[in-house]
Amino acid sequence: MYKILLLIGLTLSSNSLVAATVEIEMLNRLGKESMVYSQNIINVQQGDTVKWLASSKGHNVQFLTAPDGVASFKSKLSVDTEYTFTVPGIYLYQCTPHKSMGMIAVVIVDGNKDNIEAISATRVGGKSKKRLAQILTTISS
Ligand SMILES: [Cu+2]
Repeated sequence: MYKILLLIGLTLSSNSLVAATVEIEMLNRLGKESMVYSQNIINVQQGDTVKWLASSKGHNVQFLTAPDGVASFKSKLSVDTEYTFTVPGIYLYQCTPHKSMGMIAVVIVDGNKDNIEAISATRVGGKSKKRLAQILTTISS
């Protein structure tokens, strides 16, 4: 009986502990857009990893606004990079060289939008202002 319960327990916990990895490409061009991440908005669960692929060169990932207590994160240019999200909330990040060209995006962890005001108050420049407004409209609806 104990062994059966143990097996059931292991099966349940291994299912819930399987963390996903989501891939995002860093691109010079996607359709009519230039300097973009392949997805502007993604939803993940706590423990999931996002892997950014250097499909085009000259891009990176730099956190702009993240939930309280999350350390800053900035990757090197032109290399694949990854980050495992452990704190729920919205993470706004940019590509450092193209921060004014609309190359910003968000990751939402556990559907938690408690820090949306901090995201909305984040100052971005150039084309990224419009992109941030679009992102906020989409995630607020
Ligand atoms: Cu870039």
